[in-house]
Amino acid sequence: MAQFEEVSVNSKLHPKPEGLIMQYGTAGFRSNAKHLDHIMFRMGLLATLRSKKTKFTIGVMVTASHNPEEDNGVKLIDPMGEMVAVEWEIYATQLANAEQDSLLHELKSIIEAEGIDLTEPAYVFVGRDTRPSSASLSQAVVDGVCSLGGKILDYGLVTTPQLHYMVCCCNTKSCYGSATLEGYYQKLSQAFLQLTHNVPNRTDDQKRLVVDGANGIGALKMKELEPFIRSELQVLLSNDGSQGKLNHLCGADYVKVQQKAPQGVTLVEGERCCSFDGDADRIVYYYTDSKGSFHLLDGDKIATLISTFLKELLTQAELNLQIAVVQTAYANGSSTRYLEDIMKVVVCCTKTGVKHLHHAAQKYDIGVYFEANGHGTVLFSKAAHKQILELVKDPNINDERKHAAKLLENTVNLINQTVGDAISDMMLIEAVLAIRGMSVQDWDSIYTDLPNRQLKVTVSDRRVIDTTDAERRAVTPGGLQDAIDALVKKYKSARAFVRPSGTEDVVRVYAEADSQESADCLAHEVSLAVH
Ligand code: 16G
Ligand code: ZN
Repeated sequence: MAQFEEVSVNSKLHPKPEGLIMQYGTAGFRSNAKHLDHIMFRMGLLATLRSKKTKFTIGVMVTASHNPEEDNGVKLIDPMGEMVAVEWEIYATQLANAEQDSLLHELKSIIEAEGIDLTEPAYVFVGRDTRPSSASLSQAVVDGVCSLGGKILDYGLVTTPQLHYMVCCCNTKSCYGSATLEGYYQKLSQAFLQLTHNVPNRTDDQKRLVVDGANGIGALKMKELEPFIRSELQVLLSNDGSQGKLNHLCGADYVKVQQKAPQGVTLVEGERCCSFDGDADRIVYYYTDSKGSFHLLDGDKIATLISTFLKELLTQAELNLQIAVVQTAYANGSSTRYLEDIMKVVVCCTKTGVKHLHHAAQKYDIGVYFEANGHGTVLFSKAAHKQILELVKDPNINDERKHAAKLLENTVNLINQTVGDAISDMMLIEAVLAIRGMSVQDWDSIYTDLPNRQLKVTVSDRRVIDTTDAERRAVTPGGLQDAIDALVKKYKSARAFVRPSGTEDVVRVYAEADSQESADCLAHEVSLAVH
């Protein structure tokens, strides 16, 4: 077939280095950018097949998120804006690792296994972050799509969540919004302004927020959003990409791991600051107190703030909808305890990785999910959304219920439900703080984090560690969990677990306890037990 000839000819322009093996992991493919040209071409091919199979538009995002600037990566986006189905992750790995002369064979075997009709049309959206390598790598994706006769819409520079949003808008025939950047800014900013503009007595201080753009795409997009929300939020943008290097000494990952302010941000007592990561799908907040101590408000604090706000609105609106918070093993024990015991919301724990949290959150009327690292969003079921919209229109309800219903409606519109979105999460957090009249310190004092420590351990083969119970218990090697249990017993309010990383060749160790010294000791002892 002519199509295969084109694939064959064009694939030689994107040759695979012999013997190079890569895996589509929790964050797609990720490595030094110089190893990725053939991967991008092949992901263009795979996205085209996925589009023919699903009869929907598929997204391909070129980014390596918080990795250093010289790295890059690629992720596929499924029709409703979610991560690509797990079975197709396996195809992605197979296709990526086929040597040059067996590429066609591998491609045909996927077509056969999935019963794909090659005469179906295919549509692929492509987006990229600001890395120097991203433009040529996204061109390789385009070449792959065109080789199989697919149609491309190249969005150029967008954040990861913006591309997820575009894919969802397109496939829901604009029910979710219009698939343009203008449409994205309009929808989110209108909801934000509706939520905030009637809030009384907001001072200029409360309307001001320092944003660390990680010298990446998030900074660029904040500049585009800023005119839309200027009347209600004054954004002081630092690490805007004009001088510093992407993710270098800045960004959400740096702040979370180092527990300190990024370069370029001078903390003023009590002033709210937030950091995005390199593709703007993660956000953390922080501030410094009167003693100069640094306080981090991570994904757990964000989930607590948002779920508390939603629960209050549901009560005021007299809507009987179940709200749940989805966390991972990394969630601070204090946050889980607060949510379960004080807030009385359902808390569910899943394996690390956005797709697991997203999937679990879909089971509830309202599913709030956040990883401690700042990636998360809120999902509203179709039925929940419908009930909220009906209540807004109901002429027979009192003003309090109507007000709460209206706030809920705008909250739904402000949230990017396809995936965690730093820009959308930021506006939601700002709106919640404004509506509830809370300072960043008030928010921080909802509960106090248990001191914790994370360590990495290098072992000869991390796959010997197998876990269960959402990665909180080790099944193999034999004896490891017993050893961890015995160590944990020595400390107060303690908890520890180990899990093989999905993105690095290391085993991760997490420990928390009633004091920093205890958490440090426990983490150290557990890491020795891993060896
Ligand atoms: C990936 C995941 C992130 C997770 C991290 C864990 C997505 C989009 N990203 O970056 O959610 O926290 O992996 O990494 O799912 P680890 O397995 O190395 O600890
Ligand atoms: Zn990211």
